[in-house]
Amino acid sequence: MAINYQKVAFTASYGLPSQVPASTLPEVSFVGRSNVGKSSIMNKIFNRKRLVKVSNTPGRTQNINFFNAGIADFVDLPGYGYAKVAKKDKDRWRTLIEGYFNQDRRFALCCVLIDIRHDVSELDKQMISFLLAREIPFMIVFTKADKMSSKSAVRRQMAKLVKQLSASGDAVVVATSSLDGTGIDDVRTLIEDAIAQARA
Ligand SMILES: Nc1nc2c(ncn2[C@@H]2O[C@H](COP(=O)(O)OP(=O)(O)O)[C@@H](O)[C@H]2O)c(=O)[nH]1
Ligand SMILES: [Mg+2]
Repeated sequence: MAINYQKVAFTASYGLPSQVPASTLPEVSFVGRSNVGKSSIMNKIFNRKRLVKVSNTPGRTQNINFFNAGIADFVDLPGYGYAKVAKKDKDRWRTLIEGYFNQDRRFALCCVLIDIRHDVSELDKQMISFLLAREIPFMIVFTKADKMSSKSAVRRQMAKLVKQLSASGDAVVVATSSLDGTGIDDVRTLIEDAIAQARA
């Protein structure tokens, strides 16, 4: 069964992991540094302009936001790694992310977003190690490919970042742009495959 992206709707926002109800459907989640393009790619996948709020102020305190797509839920998780946030906000981020992933939930796929222009950060590596340790299926989504000068530059940069990600083993990687749509169909296909597997 395909996802009806046109019918995706916001369901709820949670400020504490304990508020998140038990999962009933397979969940597709999005993590990455704040400003990496999580909200933008979710809107692009859903083919909606402003369902998920896009922010120009990185590091803003965030919640766990749920969107229902009929056969699956999409989960926008708080962004990490913004240098200017206070320690209590970083602690809050950790509590939310770890609280969510430590629950007994139907994790279909976690999309780990990394800006293709930047080196892989220590926090990206920690996030991936955490997902590996918890055995949560994930893929690497490089964002903002439109900012690269050419397709060959995208390929070269991807190869470099994949090397930096050596610890993540054989994870699937995709280069995307929420501006021009590069890679979005591939991401949709991978998400749909993961949901189908979680339902099997
Ligand atoms: N050029 C370009 N800009 C993007 C892309 N994705 C997001 N942005 C911009 O990056 C900023 C942060 O995006 P947002 O989706 O709010 O990131 P989030 O904090 O991870 O949810 C916004 O100014 C977006 O317009 C992309 O694929 N290409
Ligand atoms: Mg966002």
